[in-house]
Amino acid sequence: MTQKIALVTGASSGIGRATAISLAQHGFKVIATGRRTERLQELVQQFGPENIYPLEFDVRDKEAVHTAISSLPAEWRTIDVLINNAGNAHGLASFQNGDLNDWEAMLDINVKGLLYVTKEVLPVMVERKSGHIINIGSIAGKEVYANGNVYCASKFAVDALSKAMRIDLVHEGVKVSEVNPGAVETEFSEVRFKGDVERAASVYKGYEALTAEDLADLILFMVTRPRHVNIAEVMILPAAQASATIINKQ
Ligand code: NDP
Ligand code: 8X3
Repeated sequence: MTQKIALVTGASSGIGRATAISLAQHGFKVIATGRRTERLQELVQQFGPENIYPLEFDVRDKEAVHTAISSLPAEWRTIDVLINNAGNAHGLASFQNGDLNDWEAMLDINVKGLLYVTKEVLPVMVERKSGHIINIGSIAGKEVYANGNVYCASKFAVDALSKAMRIDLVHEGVKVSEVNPGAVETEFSEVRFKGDVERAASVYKGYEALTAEDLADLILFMVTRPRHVNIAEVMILPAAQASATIINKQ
């Protein structure tokens, strides 16, 4: 059987990295993307160049996205699965104290980046009347919390786009799903708090947060369902979490 090809954005860290690993372990060929090439190269070393194709680009740069995806060799072009995962929060500040650069980064990466990558990958799916796109949203795309403002808005946009893509692409044989995680212990909070490792660690203290591998398990399950099944939307939370801000910390 021909191996399926998956493109995972943000495969250099956290959920994207764990997903790329899990897919490679389960027989997918994986195009692993991100800005930190040395981390993508580690995946190549682990699984071999026949199973991992590293592709470096910044999702904010639409020309770079276009050039990178157009550069794929013929044997890597027929992408079956796209995991739109690259994204982050920048800062956690009230609206009145928010930083415009942070706001722009979140909208450019989490929303526009997802659009740029999808636009490049989609033609081959539409042409083949087959494909599966999974967008990584967030519980923050379902409820707004204090100081979450623009990050929440970016994830509400991912929620709306996932629904919109599903409606339009149902006529093209392309499945669209959305995964909305609660707290997952990754580099997410280190980025949000601009390298303040202690503050980042405190987000996950006093309860058992999800791991990136928990998300990878879910995503693997979703992409290995039969062709007629689409798990359209999933919220996945740590057992100790009930909402964006209600966490049973001991
Ligand atoms: P990490 O910080 O561990 O990983 C983020 C990934 O996104 C990295 O691989 C990074 O790669 C990539 N990325 C960030 N900016 C860019 C960019 N400009 N261009 C290309 N790639 C970029 O965080 P997570 O794994 O936790 O986050 C993954 C997704 O999950 C995000 O969309 C996040 O919003 C979402 N999420 C996370 C939750 C959590 O609690 N951790 C909860 C809910 C949703 P590189 O820096 O090498 O470019
Ligand atoms: C990441 C989870 O609650 O920090 O999307 O917004 S949260």
